[in-house]
Formats: sequence, structure tokens, C-alpha cells
Amino acid sequence: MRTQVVIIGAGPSGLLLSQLLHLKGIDTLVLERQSRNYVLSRIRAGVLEQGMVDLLKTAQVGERLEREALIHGGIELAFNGQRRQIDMKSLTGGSVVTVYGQTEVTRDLMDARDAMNGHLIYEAEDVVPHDFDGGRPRVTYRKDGVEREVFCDYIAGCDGYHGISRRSVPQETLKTFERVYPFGWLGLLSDTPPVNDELIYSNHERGFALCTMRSLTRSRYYIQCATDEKPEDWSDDRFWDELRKRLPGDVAEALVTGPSIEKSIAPLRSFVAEPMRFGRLFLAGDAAHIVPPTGAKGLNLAASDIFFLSRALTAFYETGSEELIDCYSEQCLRRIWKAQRFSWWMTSILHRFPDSSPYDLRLQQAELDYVTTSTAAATALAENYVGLPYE
Ligand code: FAS
Ligand code: PHB
Repeated sequence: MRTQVVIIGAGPSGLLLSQLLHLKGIDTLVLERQSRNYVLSRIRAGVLEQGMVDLLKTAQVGERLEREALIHGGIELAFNGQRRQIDMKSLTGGSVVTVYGQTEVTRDLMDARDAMNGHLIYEAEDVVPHDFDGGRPRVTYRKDGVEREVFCDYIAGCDGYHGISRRSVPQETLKTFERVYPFGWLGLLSDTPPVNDELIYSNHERGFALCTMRSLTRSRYYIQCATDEKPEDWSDDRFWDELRKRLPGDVAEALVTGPSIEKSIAPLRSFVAEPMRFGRLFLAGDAAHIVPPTGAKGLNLAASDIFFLSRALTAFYETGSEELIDCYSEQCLRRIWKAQRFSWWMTSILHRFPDSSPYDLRLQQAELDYVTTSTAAATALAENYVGLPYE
């Protein structure tokens, strides 16, 4: 079998790339090791940058998003029992915060791919990229017990942090950068009305907490937890009690609790793999980088990678030029490292670190006071949160 681009992974990166290339008349095959429902069952990101919203509209999957997404003018930072709003819309000349769950983005992309007879194979086993450093790249996999092989022009490794693609490149050609944080996020999803119109990021002596949402009837909450915690050790009541303790009094008072429909723990790490291109194999999204979710950048960085990659591959097939392919990695990494910095900074000012000295804690308070009282500082936070330009 032969196609133009094989895409490994049917998460947001792989599905968005497949959709954008299809609209340019480029054939793709998406190979996903899990089932469709398993991919949709993952509860992850909730906030989209304006650039991602625009890209989803370009991909012709923005219709339900436009109908159902919540549009916020800013976020709130809570610390020392007070709440201060960062008015992003006015600070950035109009950019807003779009709240629309990653699950819905994935569902919209899957439905669009199906409607356009996209070539997606779920539950593909043992997917392996081969010969991407030469002129005849191919991918092997097993489906229903039958070994298969696909020849292609290019391979897009959109298979996430634990995927096969990054592990398939010669490790001596790969440089990785990592920072592992000494805590995780315990997340709870509930069919309860959000406690506040906008997101609330809370710095508290007991630990970080985040109040976010998926709609006006479905809320998402996170509390910082130790890395060895297990979701099953957290009853709903225990979670709600701890969350209330980490929120300003008026917010805790207004909190509407209810049964959890999902509870999970995400470890926090910063990670970058360089470069993101190896001959005819590209890495995109979580396959190449991970950020702590504090800055709401993970999914959004995947989108900007796919913007650059789809543009580069389209230019190649339309004109034969490999210029954008040659600068794909450098272009992505410039934006990735700025998002890495912002995500690390947001994590450092909002969480309690076990080895924080009293001096460190005073610095955190000063940083929060500065960023919520200085227009220059608030603007810097705002322009990073709503998303830096795709350039
Ligand atoms: P994904 O990991 O989403 O998709 C990769 C796909 O490849 C998966 O479907 C996987 O099954 C498949 N795959 C893996 N190995 C394969 C193989 N060998 N063969 C075939 N297929 C293979 N971001 C935020 O902005 N905010 C958040 O709150 C947030 N919370 C998160 C919580 C968790 C637990 C995790 C893990 C991530 C979170 N993220 C968050 C980041 C997340 O949203 C990612 O950035 C986003 O899923 C990236 O999308 P992809 O690059 O498509 O990778
Ligand atoms: C979410 O809604 O899941 C969410 C929002 C903002 C973040 C992280 C997660 O920074």
C-alpha cells in the first residue's frame, strides 16, 4: 500500500494534520493504537488560544466550537485570600480565552475525518516507522492479526510523549531537555455549575488549586497533590473539602459540589526534544514536547506545530519546495521554548514547592502582587496566555 503522508497517532495533533492536508488534496493514513472511544475518553485540556480557534475554523471544524465554546475576557488569580482579575481582552487589544474541551475538539475532528472518508485505522498494533532517513520511508503495523506495510513520502509522529516515533530516531541525534516537578494535579470533572464565570488559579499554603469548566453545567477542578497520590484515595467529599480550603472564602462558599464523573492525576513535567525533524520523519505535539498544564499550553502548542507542518507539506506538494520543511523544526522550537518559559513561570508562582524557603514564599507573593497591579507585568502574562503569534 502507498500514501503521501502516514500520521502516527489520532490525538488532536494527528487528526488536525490529517484534516488540514486532506483539504489541500494530500492523501494521509492515520494509525492509532487505541480505539476511537478510548481516545475520546481522555479528559485533558480545556482552554484554546485564538490561534488554535482560527486553525480549527480553517480545518472546517469550528462550527460546534463557535456555538458551544465559552468566551472569557480574562482569568482570576487568587492569593492571600484575595481575588484579582487579569483582564486579557483589554490588555491584548481584544484576544479572549476560549473554553472548549480537548475531548470536543477531538470529537469534531474525528467526525470531520469520517464525513470526508478519511483513512483512519484504530487499534493498529505495533506501529513502527522505517527508512525515514532515506528516500523510501515506510510504516509497518498489525491490524486484526495481519501484518501490514505502507510506503509514503513523509511520516508525522503525532503519537504523544509515550509514542514510538521519538523512540525510533537515532538517540545520538536527539537532544532532550527536562524538568520534573515534585507534584501532580488531581483533576475532577462534575456535572455542576462552574463556581465562577472565569477560571480561578489559586496560590494557597495548602497547595495550588484551579477552578475551570467545560460548559455552564459541567465543571473541572484541580488540586495540587503529591506525586505518589492515587485517585482512588480521594473520595469526592475529601476532594471537595480540600478544594474549599484552597479557595478564597466567598468562592468556597459559592462552590456547588456533586458526584465526580471523572477523577485522574496528571504528573507535571517540562520536556523538549530537539530537533523535530529526522529526514522524512517529523515529530509534532506531545511527541516532541510537554509542558505543565498551568499555562494551558500543551494542546495549543500541538496546534501551532501542526500549523507549521501542514503549511510545509502543502508547499512541498504544491510547488516541490522543501524550504518550509527544512525550517519546520526551528520554527516550532522558537514558539515552543517561549511556551515552556511561560508554563514554568506560571507553575513556579502558583504552586507550593516542598523545598521552598520563607524567602521563596515571599518572592512568590511579590510576583503575584506585581503581576496583578502592574499593567506591564499583566500584559506580559496576558499575551502569553492568549497565545503568542504563529511566527
Ligand atoms: P496525544 O497524546 O493527545 O495523542 C497521541 C495519540 O497517539 C494517542 O491517541 C495515542 O493513543 C497514540 N499513540 C501513542 N503511541 C502510539 C503508537 N505507538 N502507535 C499508534 N498510536 C500511538 N494540556 C492543556 O493545555 N491543558 C491541560 O489541562 C492538560 N491536561 C493534560 C492531562 C494529561 C493526563 C495529559 C497526558 C496531558 C494534558 N494536557 C493538557 C496536554 C494534552 O492536552 C496534550 O498537549 C495533547 O493531548 C497533545 O496532543 P497530541 O500531540 O495529539 O498527543
Ligand atoms: C482545563 O480546563 O482543564 C484547564 C484550563 C486551564 C489550565 C489547565 C487546565 O491551565
